[in-house]
Amino acid sequence: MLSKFLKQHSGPLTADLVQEPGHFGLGKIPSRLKPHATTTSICGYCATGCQLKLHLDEHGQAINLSPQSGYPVNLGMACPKGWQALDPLDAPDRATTPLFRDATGRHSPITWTEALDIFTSRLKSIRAEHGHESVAFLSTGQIPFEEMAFLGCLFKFGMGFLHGDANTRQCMATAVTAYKQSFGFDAPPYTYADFEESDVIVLVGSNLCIAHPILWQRIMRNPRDPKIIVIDPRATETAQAASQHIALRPKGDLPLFYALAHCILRDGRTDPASLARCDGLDEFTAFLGDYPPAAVTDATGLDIDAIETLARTVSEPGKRVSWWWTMGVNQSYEGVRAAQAMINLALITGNIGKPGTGANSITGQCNAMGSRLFSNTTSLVGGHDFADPEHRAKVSDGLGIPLENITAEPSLAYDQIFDAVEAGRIKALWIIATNPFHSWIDRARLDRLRDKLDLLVVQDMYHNTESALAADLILPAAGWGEKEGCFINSERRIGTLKAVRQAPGLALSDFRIFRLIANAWGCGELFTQWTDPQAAFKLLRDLTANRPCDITGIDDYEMIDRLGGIQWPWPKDSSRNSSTTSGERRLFADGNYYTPSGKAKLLFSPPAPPPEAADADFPFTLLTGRGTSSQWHTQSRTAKSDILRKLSPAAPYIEIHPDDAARLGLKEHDLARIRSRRGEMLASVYLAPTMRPSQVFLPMHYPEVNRLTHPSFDPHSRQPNYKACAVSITSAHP
Ligand SMILES: Nc1nc2c(c(=O)[nH]1)N[C@H]1C(S)=C(S)[C@@H](COP(=O)(O)OP(=O)(O)OC[C@H]3O[C@@H](n4cnc5c(=O)[nH]c(N)nc54)[C@H](O)[C@@H]3O)O[C@H]1N2
Ligand SMILES: Nc1nc2c(c(=O)[nH]1)N[C@H]1C(S)=C(S)[C@@H](COP(=O)(O)OP(=O)(O)OC[C@H]3O[C@@H](n4cnc5c(=O)[nH]c(N)nc54)[C@H](O)[C@@H]3O)O[C@H]1N2
Ligand code: SF4
Ligand SMILES: [Mo]
Repeated sequence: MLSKFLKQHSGPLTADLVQEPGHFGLGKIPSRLKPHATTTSICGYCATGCQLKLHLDEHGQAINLSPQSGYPVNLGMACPKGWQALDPLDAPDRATTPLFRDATGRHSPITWTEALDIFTSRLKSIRAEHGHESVAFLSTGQIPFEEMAFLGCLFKFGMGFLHGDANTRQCMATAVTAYKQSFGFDAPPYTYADFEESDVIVLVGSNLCIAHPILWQRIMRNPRDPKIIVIDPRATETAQAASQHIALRPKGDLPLFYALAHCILRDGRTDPASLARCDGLDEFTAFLGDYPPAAVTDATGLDIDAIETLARTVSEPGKRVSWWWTMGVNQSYEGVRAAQAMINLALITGNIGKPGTGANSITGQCNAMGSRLFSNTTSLVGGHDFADPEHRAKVSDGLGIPLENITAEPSLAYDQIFDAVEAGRIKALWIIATNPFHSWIDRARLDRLRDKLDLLVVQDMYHNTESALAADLILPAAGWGEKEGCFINSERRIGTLKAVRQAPGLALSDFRIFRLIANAWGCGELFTQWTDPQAAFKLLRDLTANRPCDITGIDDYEMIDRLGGIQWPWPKDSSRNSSTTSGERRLFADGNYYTPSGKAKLLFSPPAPPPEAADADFPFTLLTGRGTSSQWHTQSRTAKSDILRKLSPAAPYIEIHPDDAARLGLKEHDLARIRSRRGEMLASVYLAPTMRPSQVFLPMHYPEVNRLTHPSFDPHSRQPNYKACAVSITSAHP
């Protein structure tokens, strides 16, 4: 069957591929794995980074899995997505051959040779006519970082284009910018053990029970009887399980944190040693003069007592306080300052660099942290800076790429790439492992922009995602389980993936696709060292020398597995390296930050009004986010599992307070029409006393939701403000 398929579809390049070492597509069985054995892999969904144990048949193919008991992250646990991680690989709608839109507008199968020819000839002619800024890539936090780095280096240093960004912009850009500005490097300081060692755990805009269930389990293991405070407009599953829910007004975070800092400084509940390691205290103290609790009651929806009490709780002398945030903070028009306001609170109270403390961003996708260091999008590969000539020279040396290929010019951010498409300056997009035709804010704009593109290439596991359906050219990709490489989880732990399944049909790992493209483009000689993921890993490892993310002490994948994953930094011959998995490490224990002065910066600016507030025409504030632990984003993977499908509603639903529903004449399961200034959708009514009146919630997993969202962005991080816009609601029944 496979050989017949190969005969029909393969060109000379395919034969060449089959002979490449380490390639597991096209009928090759992973040679390093013994039949009937087990192996391990980090889960390919969320950034918790659980390790799964894969059970193999006599051909070395995974037939089942279970969570790995000894792994220091998940300690034998997994959520439903992890347990069902093999299901999406067997789906009938896997992309199994390159597809090209023919003259009739239909996607027809073509060979890899044809696909590469179309890819290179079309993009080269666009480049010749419109220059090196006329093509951009949009990629992901969900492939191994060896692949991300290959893409970023190939596209920018080999093919000579400038603009590329990733869906991590939708997700982590705010945390990245906040950390870079405050600490001098994108360095989440914590280790998961901090969940178990904290006395006060403050979760801000973070619904762990749904989005990171295993991290919630880690909190449940805390023996110190911690106070768990959830700050979220909704009484989420996590808020209900916590000791205290603070139902603040959407986007009330920034004024609330300033009021807390005001009280703490006013009452002298600060940590002198930590304050001495901060720059900007005088300016911050003066600024906070305008933020006594009384000044923020409107913006936060909280009374003065509640704010004063919270201020005392998070500054209790001798108590270990940890701050944790996710998308309720990052996805805001002022997310960077809100994240930094939490960083400031941790700094002034001395809650950093010690067990059970920290200002801790919980990451979203399995390899968002890998993307932050290696994707060559916002930072130069290996945790470097494009603008720094020494960094460019170091990367040029390390990768054997001519210095003149490594430009200092920054890339446009995601939203700016779409602006450039609109303006006719970007003519082609290459989308890899992300589905923006569903997930991008105000996504109807993408449908309109589609016609402005001369070429849209989508590289995905499936041929029928919203983005693939819009594409001219579809490149079929192998997925998690079908390839090797590394992910980095939220606590900076590097872990490995294994190829335990044969990719279907002609699907190839992204790594192989990038190799083929490098050769077809004519820049293959720049990437001769990138023979397979482990070779790329070693190149990238060496690039990190003397950076905060230095991992030069890691020998190879085998060492990562042997040590139960390795948290960065892990420099050569360092006394901080540990040969045991219990050697959990947090950053900043010595009070030294990565800024030029060695001190952390207290950064702040006055809160701004929301870009789109509810009004008479659109009287509800729409919140969006994760719906259930069994649904992943645009559901191209999770909807393939019979079991996961049974654990979540198939059709969109809207959570609305019963009083609001009654006023609108809506009953449970009625169909409601939700309108914003951008578009409208239908959703079934779900009566939720967990919502505050005049606020509603839609899970992001349904493609219609981003027809409503408002395209506003944080000015520092350019992260979309997904979490709040104004909508109206009416009954959809005549
Ligand atoms: N099951 C599942 N798990 C996932 C994912 C998934 O798709 N499905 N995706 C992964 C990814 S990539 C990410 S980024 C994470 C996201 O993980 P989370 O950020 O925890 O999830 P969200 O539901 O997007 O948002 C969290 C909360 O922010 C609240 N919120 C909204 N506005 C505000 C506000 O102004 N202030 C505050 N304080 N809170 C607000 C929302 O009510 C929501 O409960 O989850 C990861 N895990
Ligand atoms: N309204 C609203 N919108 C949101 C959010 C929100 O809270 N509210 N959250 C935002 C956030 S935080 C995120 S992270 C984004 C996520 O948004 P997306 O990244 O668009 O969502 P996914 O469904 O994860 O898309 C990943 C795609 O990659 C494909 N894929 C998986 N593995 C591989 C692989 O190995 N190789 C290749 N080539 N393809 C692969 C999958 O089939 C899938 O189509 O959504 C954002 N959108
Ligand atoms: S919690 Fe995250 S990493 Fe762990 S099994 Fe679930 S999706 Fe996978
Ligand atoms: Mo995300």
